[in-house]
Amino acid sequence: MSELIFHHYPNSPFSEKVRLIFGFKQLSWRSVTIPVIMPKPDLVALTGGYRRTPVLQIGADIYCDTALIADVLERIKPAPTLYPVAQDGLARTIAQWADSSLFWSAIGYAFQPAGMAAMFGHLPPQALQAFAADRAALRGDAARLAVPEATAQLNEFIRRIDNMLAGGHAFLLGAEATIADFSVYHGLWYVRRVSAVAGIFDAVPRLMHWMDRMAAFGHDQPAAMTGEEALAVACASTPVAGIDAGAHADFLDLHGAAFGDVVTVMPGDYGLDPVEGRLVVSTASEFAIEREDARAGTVVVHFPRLGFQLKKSGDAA
Ligand SMILES: N[C@@H](CCC(=O)N[C@@H](CS)C(=O)NCC(=O)O)C(=O)O
Repeated sequence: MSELIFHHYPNSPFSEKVRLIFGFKQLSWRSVTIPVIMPKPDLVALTGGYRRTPVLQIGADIYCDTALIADVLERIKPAPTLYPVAQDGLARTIAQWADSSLFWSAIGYAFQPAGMAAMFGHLPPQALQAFAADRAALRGDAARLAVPEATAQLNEFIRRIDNMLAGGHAFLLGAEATIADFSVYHGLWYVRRVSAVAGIFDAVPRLMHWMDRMAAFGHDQPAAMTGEEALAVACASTPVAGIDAGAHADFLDLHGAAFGDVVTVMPGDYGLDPVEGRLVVSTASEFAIEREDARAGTVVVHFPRLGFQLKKSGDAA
């Protein structure tokens, strides 16, 4: 198998989720640091337009969204597992809640004036304006949480998470970490790094000990790679699930889109940048489309089905 090439930046919470999964599974990886705001020309050459962070590349296969990335890492290295059989449904359901509701309450809380000053106070005004404009464009019409609501939610959420540890076990669902731990952790990590707002955890020392145990998984020690080098890897590789591989027996069509049809795929919530290509995977859990790129060559871009929307090209919006 080609190397695991991870496109991310240090302060990205969703990237921290995956970096710790690398540590948990003791997988080695290569690190490509991408820009925090648009433009991201090297990343977008690989993805075809998807701009969110992080993205996993394996040769000419490009995996978007951490829910899918976690599944792919599990396939590559099943032990230790993120999805113990008896807890699979519960762990995935908590993870989905954490990656949405919990994450946005953590971000809304961290972006109060004291948090903003601590995180961005060193930036020149133009850089701050560029960041704010980029994130406004990313969010589009998605609902925003005001600071008082975000604070109330986060307080209640961390009280509930702390309760999950009341049985004395080391991780949220028992003695071993599951995908629920990694998804709950990353938004809280983002807040706890900033001392101006980290006081919210003072009331829950047990939860802070759990966070320390999560941090102890570490990240492995990736060697750096440039975006240009990652593009060269894609160019030199053949995607595993390309058009030539034919349709999988589990091809699931809920859109009137057959194998090989030209479609667009994009997130359902924010960062609504459509990626166009020929549909080569459509299962209960995943879409993938093959596309050509002048810099990346033939690549297959994979998305989780949940949380993403597919349209046949030419269909009305
Ligand atoms: N559901 C996505 C969410 C990804 C996400 O929102 N990432 C943030 C950074 S942590 C982002 O893309 N921010 C804008 C950017 O990096 O351009 C996932 O699990 O990967």
